[in-house]
Amino acid sequence: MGKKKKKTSTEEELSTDELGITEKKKTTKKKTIKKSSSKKTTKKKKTTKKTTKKSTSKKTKKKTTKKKLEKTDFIQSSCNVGLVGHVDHGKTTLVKALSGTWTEKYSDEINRGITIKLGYAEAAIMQCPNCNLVIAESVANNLRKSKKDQKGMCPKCGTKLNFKRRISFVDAPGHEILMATMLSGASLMDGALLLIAANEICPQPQTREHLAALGIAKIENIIIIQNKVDSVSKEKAIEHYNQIKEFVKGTIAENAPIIPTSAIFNSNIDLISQKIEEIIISPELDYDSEFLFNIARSFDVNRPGSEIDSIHGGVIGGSIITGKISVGEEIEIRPGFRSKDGKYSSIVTTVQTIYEGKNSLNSAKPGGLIAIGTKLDPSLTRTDQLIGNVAGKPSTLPEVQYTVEIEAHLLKEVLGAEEKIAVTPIIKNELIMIVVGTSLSAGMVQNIGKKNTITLKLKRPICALDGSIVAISRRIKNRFRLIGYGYLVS
Ligand SMILES: Nc1nc2c(ncn2[C@@H]2O[C@H](COP(=O)(O)OP(=O)(O)O)[C@@H](O)[C@H]2O)c(=O)[nH]1
Ligand SMILES: [Mg+2]
Repeated sequence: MGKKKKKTSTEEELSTDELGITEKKKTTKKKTIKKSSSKKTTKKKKTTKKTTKKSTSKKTKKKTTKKKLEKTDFIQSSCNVGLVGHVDHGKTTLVKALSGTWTEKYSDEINRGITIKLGYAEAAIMQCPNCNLVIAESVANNLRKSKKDQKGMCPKCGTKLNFKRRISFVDAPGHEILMATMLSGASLMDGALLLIAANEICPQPQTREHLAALGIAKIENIIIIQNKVDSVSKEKAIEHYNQIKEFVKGTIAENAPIIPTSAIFNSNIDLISQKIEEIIISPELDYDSEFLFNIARSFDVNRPGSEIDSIHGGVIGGSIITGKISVGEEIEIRPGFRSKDGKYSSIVTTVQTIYEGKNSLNSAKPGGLIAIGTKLDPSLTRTDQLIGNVAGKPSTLPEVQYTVEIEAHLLKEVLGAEEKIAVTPIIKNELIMIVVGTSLSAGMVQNIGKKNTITLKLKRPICALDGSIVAISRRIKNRFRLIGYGYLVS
């Protein structure tokens, strides 16, 4: 048991590193070390002390200016680009090639070599003022001829690149048992890269299922990445390209560009960043509606044995759907916590910090994934306990629903399984799993009404706006498989 607990806290640390929360603590730690080492040296080297002090203070000054600049100049990501597709087709490797970040950080993920949680990374998209080349910053830096060459330069003409926009990547798990996580990730995406590995026949089951999920979430800005072309002959790559063309015919991705790539050898990554800029346009942001935040992750960012004074409150991670939020404002989280009688009660707390990656913000708007530090007891946010909740300004959120009505539309066949299985109509007393936003729940069908409207009594209530898109899955041979979608009706 003890061992297990320890593992959890390491995982928590890792995940918060990913969102940049531990950054502050690390600096504090460094400072303390510095302090004590300087104390030690005072007595011994009095003469050299002055010069050392001077240079250190200069260094610190430089660092502070840089930090300040980062804080005020930082521009939040304006959209979330999803990476979807069958397991092992190279999604996580491609995120690394595009952003420089390896999103798998949990010990379970590292040991098993698969993505389990939604991964997160961000990239600055740059443009050359001379030749107009558009490229992700880390891709441009990777294309330098020598590591000694200056960073931030155009790989084509050598001119200093200008900042264009920042984008976030949402790395979805491709394993069939993690479909619910993929679906909640899809609710945050503004566009997607669909990865299809050239060394396997197209389509694989989750290639089909993930493309259907994009269709359900109405994500139309899609780029198809034909990955691992390094591992097949030219003839095989052309044959595979034709399989892709055939597979996407009549789907939402019919006209999506197909880019042959080798994520592992960094080939054509520059072309992908250009296509992202062309096709995955940042959506128009809705600042005027009430603040609404979908919680996709939640953390306890404290290391074991932290001093009481240095304990940080619970952190929630996710995307702002509408409106704005600033440090110091109150928020309400719904459905909140389950009490003994089975009812849920919402939680009200105050925003203490806002981070995007390692950058601290005073306020945030819709766009990429952010982390909100609150005054909550961190044990309440530990190990993703608040996934699927929503946050808003107090008393502005929709009512919590224990029973929902869904206008359901079923697919013709189950897409996520190897074999072909027809989707039969939903029946009374059937167990159905739903994903609404980042929220996952299941319930028994109580009634089937007109227009295929099903009434579900949920095991865990949800808080969502009327008309929200619902992904519907049913258990088929011990796995929940996507069978359709619908809309919440009141
Ligand atoms: N040959 C080759 N292998 C790749 C390429 N991209 C990824 N891989 C390998 O494929 C495996 C799965 O990659 P990963 O990014 O974890 O796939 P994911 O499950 O889709 O996230 C890893 O061993 C990668 O090193 C590629 O372009 N070419
Ligand atoms: Mg992965």
